[in-house]
Amino acid sequence: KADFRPWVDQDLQDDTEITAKDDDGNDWVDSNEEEDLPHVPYSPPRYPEETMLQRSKDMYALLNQRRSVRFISPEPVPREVIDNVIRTAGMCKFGAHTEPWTFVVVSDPEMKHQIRQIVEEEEEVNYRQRMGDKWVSDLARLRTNWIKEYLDVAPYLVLIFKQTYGILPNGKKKTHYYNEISVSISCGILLAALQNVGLVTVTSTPLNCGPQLRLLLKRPANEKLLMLLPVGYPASDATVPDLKRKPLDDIVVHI
Ligand code: IYR
Repeated sequence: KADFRPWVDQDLQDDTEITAKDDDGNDWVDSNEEEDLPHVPYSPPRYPEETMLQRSKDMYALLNQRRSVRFISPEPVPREVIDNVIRTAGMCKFGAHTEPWTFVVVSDPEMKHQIRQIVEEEEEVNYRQRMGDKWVSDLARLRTNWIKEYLDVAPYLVLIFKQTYGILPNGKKKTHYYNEISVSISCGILLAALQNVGLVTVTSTPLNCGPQLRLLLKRPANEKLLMLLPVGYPASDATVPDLKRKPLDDIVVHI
């Protein structure tokens, strides 16, 4: 059918285990149950224009090198670096400051392998059936397929879950406004933080794998998989497609 859009309709879909009982509406927290917040002065550094210009160029130079890399080295990466990168991603302030994310960092080889088995099994069906001929042919020049060696090889797999609502220590639920875009912004900052330390990843959104991966990783039903990032150094023989970026004039409109 013409409006068949598996990347929208299935990719992020995980309606498992949110039962009528979970949704009964009585156990949501009221804003007046939350403590009042003091407001404090805020004055981040202000740079001279010349410094601003230089910093804008430096950051562009750094992030302009970012590529999706599917060939990742098995070399170990210090855990503290990953922790700091995730701390940075968790700084993202959005959606009434609900911090609606869980970053699951997998380094255990057996668990990585189980993730690989789930992802490859579903991706094979995706490529052969669910994605459809047009999507598969649109991707052909990127030379991707359902074999995901990086899921075994990368020292870390970071699975980012959005919390569709929060659960407070007293068991009450808290609304997580704009949780998907909040977590997406946080993922963007995570990608920049990885680039900043010289690590690589590929932003994978394994279609139809969310529910199984959530159960494997024992995450609760309010958490839905948004993205899976294999993280490590690039393999010494890593290649990437020679893509060109749109020029500034194609992406900006000044009015
Ligand atoms: N999820 C599949 C397919 C895929 C989809 C897009 I859009 C890409 O940019 C690349 C791959 C996979 O990871 O192979």
